[in-house]
Amino acid sequence: MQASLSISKVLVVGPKGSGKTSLLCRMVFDSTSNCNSVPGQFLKYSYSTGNGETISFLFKEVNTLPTTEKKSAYILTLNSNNRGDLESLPNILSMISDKRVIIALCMADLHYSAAFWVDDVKKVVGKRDIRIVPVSAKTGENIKQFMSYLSDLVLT
Ligand SMILES: Nc1nc2c(ncn2[C@@H]2O[C@H](COP(=O)(O)OP(=O)(O)OP(=O)(O)O)[C@@H](O)[C@H]2O)c(=O)[nH]1
Ligand SMILES: [Mg+2]
Repeated sequence: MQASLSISKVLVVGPKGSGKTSLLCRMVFDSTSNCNSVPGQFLKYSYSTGNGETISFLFKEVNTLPTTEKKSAYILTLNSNNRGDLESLPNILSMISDKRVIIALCMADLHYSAAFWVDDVKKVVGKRDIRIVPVSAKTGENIKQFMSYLSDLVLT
């Protein structure tokens, strides 16, 4: 069997406190326990897709937009418990103007107190083809699914 290797740099963007570092920790270390000491600036992670491919992700948290940095895709995090994050979405989308974006709807473990949910994000996203995935960095909920969607995104 032939193995293929690809390296994808993925920028993690989103409002302050929306869960960028925590999501990175969960994806890379499957834990958030030492998250405070992780700057989220450059994390390498190899992910095996179901069909024999390995993707090496270089994740970088970016706190100022727009950015001219090279990237394969963006992860955009939104804190589902903060209404302001939904309000800032149009502005963020205009600053990233990139087709390869996946939205992580963070703090899914706090769904019961959410200020907005997937359908509200869909309304703002409109016709753009952007996947919206509820995730919890705290419990790990939906993280595997999220990684799978992310690999689809960078491989297409
Ligand atoms: N309950 C819960 N809390 C979370 C989750 N993810 C992050 N948090 C908390 O939300 C706060 C912000 O998370 P960070 O990961 O630091 O967010 P950030 O986007 O990196 O923040 P900045 O770098 O300051 O912009 C922290 O107190 C986290 O512990 C989650 O899935 N569930
Ligand atoms: Mg951070």
